[in-house]
Amino acid sequence: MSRYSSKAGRPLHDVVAFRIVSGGEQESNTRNRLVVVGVAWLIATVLGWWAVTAYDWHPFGASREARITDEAFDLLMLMAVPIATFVLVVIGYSLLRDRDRGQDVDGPPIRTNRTFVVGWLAVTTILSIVVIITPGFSGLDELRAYPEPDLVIDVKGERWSWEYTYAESGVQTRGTLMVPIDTRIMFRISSTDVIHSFWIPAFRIKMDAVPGIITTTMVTAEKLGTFESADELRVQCAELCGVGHARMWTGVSVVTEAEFDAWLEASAG
Ligand SMILES: [Cu+2]
Repeated sequence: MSRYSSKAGRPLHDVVAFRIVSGGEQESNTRNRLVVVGVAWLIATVLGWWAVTAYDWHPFGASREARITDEAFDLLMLMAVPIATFVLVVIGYSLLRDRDRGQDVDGPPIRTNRTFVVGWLAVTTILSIVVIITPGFSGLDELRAYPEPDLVIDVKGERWSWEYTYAESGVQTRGTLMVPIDTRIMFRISSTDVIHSFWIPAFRIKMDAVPGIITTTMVTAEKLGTFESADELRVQCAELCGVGHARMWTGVSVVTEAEFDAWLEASAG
């Protein structure tokens, strides 16, 4: 006889359940609970959607890639809200409704609810597949849509600075990264010592800089600006690479094509 059984040998929960209810009462009780949870879920979801759409959560974005990435983020947030509110409402409701009211016994055991398990598996599987397709594959496709660069910049990371070489002109700088607006730019990234990561928050691009190999990433800047106007406009190492890691950054300036050409000419001089 287990310690969960009463003296008569019947399972304890049969004898002292929280409430002894008839089948019909049990059913309407369950229905009421589902209605309460359903309504609370709906309200929480609408409030959640309002919260994620009413406010612009994104840091400053200045590129085509930032737009695509932020749109994907927004879509995922909208999809995540009903799931988060469902979990929170069920937990909250259970905590309030079924809290310990001083009974010194366990409640009735929870048995597998086949409908719920099958439904949960089906819904989460479908949601996962949808997310893999969009924004997953479709977003990556969009990011890779224009593979032909107008401008190539070689980026070299080393402890603890960045060096930029404009491939065509040979102009080199360890200062601000100058890029022209509305130009397809390819960065060819490498490192001389350890693994670094080339990250421009305003462009939403980040790529490892690995010694011995060249990695690439592409971007089209869509907004003019400098580090002084928005501190997301900077190159920041995003891979812990030693004591100087946090100082391994430079500003980024997005300028007009004319300004860029003038700068390039002056620097080549
Ligand atoms: Cu680094």
